[in-house]
Amino acid sequence: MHRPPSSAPSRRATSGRLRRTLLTAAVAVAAVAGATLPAAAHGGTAGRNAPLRSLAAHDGIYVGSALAAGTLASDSTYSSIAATQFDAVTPENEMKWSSVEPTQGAFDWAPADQIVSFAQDHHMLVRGHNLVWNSQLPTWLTSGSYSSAQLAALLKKHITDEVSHFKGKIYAWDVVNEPFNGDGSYVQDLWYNALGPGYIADALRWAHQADPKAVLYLNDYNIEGQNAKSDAMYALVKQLRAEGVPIGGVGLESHFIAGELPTDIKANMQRFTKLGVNVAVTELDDRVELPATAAELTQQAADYGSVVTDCVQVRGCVGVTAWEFDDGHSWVPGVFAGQGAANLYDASYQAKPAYYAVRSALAAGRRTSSH
Ligand code: 9MR
Repeated sequence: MHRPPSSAPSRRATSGRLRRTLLTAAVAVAAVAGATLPAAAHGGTAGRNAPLRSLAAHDGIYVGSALAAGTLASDSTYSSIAATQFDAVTPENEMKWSSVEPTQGAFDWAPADQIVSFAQDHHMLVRGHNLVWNSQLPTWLTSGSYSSAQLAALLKKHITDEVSHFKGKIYAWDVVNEPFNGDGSYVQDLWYNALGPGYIADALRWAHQADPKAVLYLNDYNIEGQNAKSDAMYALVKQLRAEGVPIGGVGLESHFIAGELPTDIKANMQRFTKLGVNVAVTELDDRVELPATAAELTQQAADYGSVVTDCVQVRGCVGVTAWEFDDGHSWVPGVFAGQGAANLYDASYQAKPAYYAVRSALAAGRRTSSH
């Protein structure tokens, strides 16, 4: 199995290191709760009802969820499931530029800080999301008229401000989000149009300067299987690695439609890890037509299970993050009319077949044969 070369920044996220981190966290959680140490932390067989995070730690990966600060504060069932089941968190919106700097020079870190402190309290990793994107930018930025040099300076300042604010608290950053179109060309956004494709390497270097220990990702959707878009990401990562740019991982968002997963996710993960970077499933959900039928939920369970199995079986796939864990807090119904029910729990916080499929896939670890 390939491991990143020791000179790569991604070595900080090798599965051995991650496994040690997570086992330490599992021990700490058990100690705080006064509970029996989960069997997984001993390296033994985890119980059938073990939470996802214990099973994932046993496999040397994390299992995370996107979470929202407001819901964490207002809904104790939500926060309790989040803390019990998951050992990683991605702030769903709270670290985006429009959230942290709604007015130029006036920062609002409070919601993001709240999620980070929730993560620390519950021994969870934090994936920072995101530093450079073409969406959820503050109006002062999008409505201003800036020269290319000014935009470069603003971007450098934003990355430096944000990464420095959270320095030492973020396991991995989605540094650049969704840079590619489906045909593999670059999205012609504010950044690309002003700065050219070099903005990606610059952003990674600036983030690395501000927090050398954070693992730095490029994150995109529809790059889970091999296609024109993932080929473009692959070529970019290869080039960045050759140039010594501090790229540590590739995020496969994984916003799926039930029954329509690419069949070559594992092979695609492996070609990226062979470049010396980690991969992670960063935004997993799997939508169905509403109202969801039993057959759809069974298909969805199979999909979730197979993605988790792929990650468990690929050394260098460091973890799987669900994009919110329950149907009541998913972005899907608001964007895809008539679709939803894409998550592990229903809107009443009842675990769905997908939850049990993820649990089984984690419990099986590498034993499950590949599809
Ligand atoms: O889930 C997020 C939703 O609450 C926001 O309104 C939306 C704004 O674009 O962003 C959603 O999260 C996106 C993530 O940041 C990047 N990948 C796609 C996600 C779903 O749109």
